[in-house]
Amino acid sequence: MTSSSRATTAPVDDGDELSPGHRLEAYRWMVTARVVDERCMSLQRQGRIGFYVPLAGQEAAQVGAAFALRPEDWIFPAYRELAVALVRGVALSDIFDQLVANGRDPSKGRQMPNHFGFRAQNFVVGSSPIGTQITQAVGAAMAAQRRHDPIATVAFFGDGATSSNDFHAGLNFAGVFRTPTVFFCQNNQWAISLPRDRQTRSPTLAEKAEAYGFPGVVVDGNDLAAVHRTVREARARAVSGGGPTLIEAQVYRYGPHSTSDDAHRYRADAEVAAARERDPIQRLKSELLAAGQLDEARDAKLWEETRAEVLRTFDDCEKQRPPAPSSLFDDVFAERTPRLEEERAQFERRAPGGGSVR
Ligand SMILES: Cc1ncc(C[n+]2csc(CCOP(=O)(O)OP(=O)(O)O)c2C)c(N)n1
Repeated sequence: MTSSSRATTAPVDDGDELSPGHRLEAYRWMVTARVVDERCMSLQRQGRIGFYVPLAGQEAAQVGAAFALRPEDWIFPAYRELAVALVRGVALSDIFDQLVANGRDPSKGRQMPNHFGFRAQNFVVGSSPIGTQITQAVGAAMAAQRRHDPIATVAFFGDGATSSNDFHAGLNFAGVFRTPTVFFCQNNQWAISLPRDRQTRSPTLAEKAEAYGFPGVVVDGNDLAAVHRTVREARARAVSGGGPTLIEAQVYRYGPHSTSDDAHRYRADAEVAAARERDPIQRLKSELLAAGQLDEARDAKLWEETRAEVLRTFDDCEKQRPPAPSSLFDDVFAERTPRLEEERAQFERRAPGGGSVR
């Protein structure tokens, strides 16, 4: 299976539960995300990409949530939501083009690696300033309300973001105006080096919703079906005028915060090993094996084919030329102003062909 042969919009499951076919499809996406993750960590160590934010351990939370949404919904991610993007129909090559900032990168090399956005999939560019996407998701939901547009906006964020001003401002507005927003907190237990128990005295993060007058739900983020059901219900409430929901999906981040972090400096290997015992991919695999939907041979083949596809796709993206330096005059405004045209012409005279960085 190649990335281009996959659905280009999020799969929509119209039943109450994930169908067996969708469960298997979800498993494929989770495997793909894990393989991309392993590969990108290694590529960064080899100096072939500059920066990466791993998501291993959070695959069921992301894939389960994405399967519960519709293509017309809007995603406001933090920076760890690669699996959500894949399920929405973003091709692997689109992700890698951005990571290497080649000429096909829609952000033309102007964004930090791993900060991608995809217009066709209603996937807004990732937000590194913690929590800012939360108020944006609420604002977009208010716009949808005014237009009578039956969509939900979904803000993805971590446990650390619940301490940000934007979290509280966003949830308050959402509560007052009953916006069609799903707040999806992936509590991965760490905000870089700050553990969950230093973040808040509240027993759960979900209960913070109560102060803003709407429901907060805790869900096991390693349980694909439970996440899917919870997000599905929250989305249904949102689009039917019932207002927002805060979901706390409890997961664990296996890797470092990012490739710039060394998690060994602040947490014990034993803690990570214990979390890996609850691995969401292994859990779903066991369920699929028990249901006769998968066997060990097919599973081994899936991993092998996925690794080959990821390698092949990255190698192709890496070979592409970088964006033309003269492209920096594009997108300043919708159209180039006379002044920009003049500057571009000057640049062309000095560096014919738009300059070459190779
Ligand atoms: C406003 C702001 N403050 C601090 C930072 C530095 N920072 C980057 S990521 C991060 C931790 C965020 O943790 P969490 O919200 O739990 O998400 P996770 O990275 O665990 O997915 C911090 C403090 C930032 N990017 N923005």
